[in-house]
Amino acid sequence: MEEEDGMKRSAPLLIGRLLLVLALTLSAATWTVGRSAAQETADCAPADSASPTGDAGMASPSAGDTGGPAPATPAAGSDIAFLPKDVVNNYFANSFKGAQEAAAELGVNVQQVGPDTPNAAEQVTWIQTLTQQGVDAIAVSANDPNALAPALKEAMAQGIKVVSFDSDVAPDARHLFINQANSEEIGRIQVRIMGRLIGCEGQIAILSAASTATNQNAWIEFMRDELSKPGYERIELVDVVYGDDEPQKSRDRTLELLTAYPDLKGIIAPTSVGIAAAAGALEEEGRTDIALTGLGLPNELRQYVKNGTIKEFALWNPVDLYYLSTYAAAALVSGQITGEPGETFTAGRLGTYTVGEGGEVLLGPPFVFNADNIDDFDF
Ligand code: RAM
Repeated sequence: MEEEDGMKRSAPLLIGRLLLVLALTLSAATWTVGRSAAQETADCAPADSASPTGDAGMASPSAGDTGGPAPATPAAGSDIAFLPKDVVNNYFANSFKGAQEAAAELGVNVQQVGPDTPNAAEQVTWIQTLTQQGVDAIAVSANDPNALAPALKEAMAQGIKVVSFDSDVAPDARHLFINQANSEEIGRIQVRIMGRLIGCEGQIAILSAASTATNQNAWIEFMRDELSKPGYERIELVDVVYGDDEPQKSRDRTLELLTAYPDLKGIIAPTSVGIAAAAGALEEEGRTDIALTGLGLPNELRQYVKNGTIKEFALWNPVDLYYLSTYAAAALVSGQITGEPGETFTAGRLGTYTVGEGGEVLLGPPFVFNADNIDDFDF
């Protein structure tokens, strides 16, 4: 039964969307959705001082505009290449299916290529290769905003449309940036969770990915700003270390933090690779006294949430990020949009999006995962 199959297939997506719509509607309560009673402690800073303010003019999915399959577009038959930070990281490898889903609806071709470890120089080589191949669009998550810029500008000069997603490049080296969520919200939410977990007191450290990664650095900046607000006076950020989105390095950095800071109370890892590696290290060391949060994949962190190593963490839907990026790239290729603020395009089941300031398109708000809801998600 075609309809029944369709229903089954889309059920998890529908649940995810419903939760996201709920989070959008109850913006003040966004960070508390699904928090269990055991973790119910107050936020360190008053809600309004911690609320994101920077999303005016940003796009959000418009409810009720998610009709059936998209009609054939002028972009049909075109080639869109995804170039993530690396192709091994599950955040990218497993989420590419969102691009394939959109490609099937649009009649375009998608491929995903890239380095095995996050490496800006190798990304430059890939950009040059894709430019030579004459693809119609490149969607890139940057290991470094500036190192990639000359090669991307050359691609643009050859008529290739460039979309950054997940981790931006220099703004003049792309047409659009598909941001998973407002960078400010992503940064602040992690500090707010950590504050709750450690009772607004104690030493914390950040375990990041590459020191040059645009997204990591933007989030860390907002984390520092959040920590400077009244309410966080007794939390001390003692270190920021870099595991380069490599499991072993991230594990090593975690163990080093434990040695260097005997009084450490918490670690924020805004990287799916880092938080999983840190969780493994804390579990093995039996360090139940250290609170761990950050950004991670429900499928990679489920075991740690179930055994209490992680109480709460945040993310968005990375499959949807690929889906939206594919629609955005196709809209650029067909000439429907050029990347100017105010332009709109439709992204299949996600609805209509508007290009915001700086050519930024926003997928939606981040979401908080915990023991109560983690089984509702499969990415
Ligand atoms: C890692 C990467 C990616 C980031 C996620 C949260 O997979 O650093 O860029 O968005 O974590």
